[in-house]
Amino acid sequence: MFKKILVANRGEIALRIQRACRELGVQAVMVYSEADRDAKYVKLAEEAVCIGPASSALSYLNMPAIISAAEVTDAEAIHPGYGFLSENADFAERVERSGFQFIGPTPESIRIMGDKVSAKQAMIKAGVPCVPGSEGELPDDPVQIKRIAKMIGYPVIIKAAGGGGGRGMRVVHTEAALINAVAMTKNEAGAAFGNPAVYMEKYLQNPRHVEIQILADKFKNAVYLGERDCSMQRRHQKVIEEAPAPGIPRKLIERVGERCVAACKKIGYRGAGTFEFLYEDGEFYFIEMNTRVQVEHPVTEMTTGVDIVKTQIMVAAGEKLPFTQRQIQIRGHAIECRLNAEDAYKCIPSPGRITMWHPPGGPGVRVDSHVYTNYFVPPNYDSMIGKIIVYGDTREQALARMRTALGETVVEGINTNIALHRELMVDAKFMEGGTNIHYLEGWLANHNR
Ligand code: MV4
Repeated sequence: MFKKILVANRGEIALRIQRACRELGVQAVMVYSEADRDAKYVKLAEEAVCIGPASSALSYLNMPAIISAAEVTDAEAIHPGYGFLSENADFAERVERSGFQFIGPTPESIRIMGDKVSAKQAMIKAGVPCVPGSEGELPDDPVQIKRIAKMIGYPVIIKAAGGGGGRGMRVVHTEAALINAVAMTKNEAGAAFGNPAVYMEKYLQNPRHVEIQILADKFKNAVYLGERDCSMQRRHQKVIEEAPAPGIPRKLIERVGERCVAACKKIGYRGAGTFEFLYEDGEFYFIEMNTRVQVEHPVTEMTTGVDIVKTQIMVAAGEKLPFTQRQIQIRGHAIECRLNAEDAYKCIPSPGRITMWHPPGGPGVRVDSHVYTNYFVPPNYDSMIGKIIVYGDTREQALARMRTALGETVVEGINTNIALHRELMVDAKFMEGGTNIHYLEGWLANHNR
């Protein structure tokens, strides 16, 4: 095991990784920007290094500053968390070339999955079900583009190879609009990602977003840890996640999970990863793979008992996965509500000082948050101030526990979305389970009308 790890992130995930290090008996070096000087995990740290000013570009995205911090503190490995440099193949490469272990997959794996065309081709080859579409990048010839769209059937969606997470896509309903839409998407993709390549898929109108968590070691052992339903989102920002996904047959999850595991073995994937699918009319369609730990990992930890962050560190250190697929059992139900410093219904960011912080507690309640009374939420980063995660034997019990937890939670001094969560936990459609990716935006539009 490593003696010392550098945590190249901020906020609740920095604290989460620090906790995993403590449990493993590994020293954690924390890095922070000038805006995060007073962060809880910095105060708790044995070692912390300031890597630059508040601006992300000059601190958490500053590769030389982070690698230098690892050098001066004698760290052996770097955990990138989520966001920032976590899915940057060049960063992973520079970390390894500087003699450190990157806690994540190889730069090659990150690169394959970062290009959505090569990711999809790898999945098709590995037998993972994908959305029907152009096999590969779209050609330039308008006649061929129209032929592909006709074969797929309208509506279609044009997506940038360099996009992902909802960036660089356009839905097309008619042949008349097709060629212009492709040109516009290519233009935007070239400017935004430095890669004008686009591909085409059948546009699924009312899917759910269901993802499968995997863990793999350096010896081609891989397991899936079940699925998460992340359909409750607004503008590609998830708001509520849960595991398991309501109403999806276990046998189907097992079939898809096994295909994901086979794909991991085939490409030599290591570390934690998530296969994102759209789920519609009883079928799974792969869209993207995330090569990092995700914000919503706790719901999987609660339903499997597996510590995902600890396991990431163990497999990066060259240890074998400490469990086989047969030892993974899904039990009960977990729900996560993301707490954001923002107006509850208009979602306008609300940074500032938290004058009172009372997190909830009790059986089956977990709070992952770096904030405290008198903490100042900086305006420079994502507005998430923490997550409330509940566990129950059934979805109904988890919902009841979440209502109680939200009822106990007090945050004063800034606006938060707690009121939104309280309403959603008693919403008839959400309580039923299985709402699609458009449900929350429709709900908010109706609320703000
Ligand atoms: C789609 C789709 C419908 N059909 N692909 C958006 C984020 C990116 N990961 C892929 N996205 C979508 N791809 C096809 N073929 C609808 C979306 C989509 C979406 C997906 C997951 C979660 C929220 C979403 C919100 C809008 C659109």
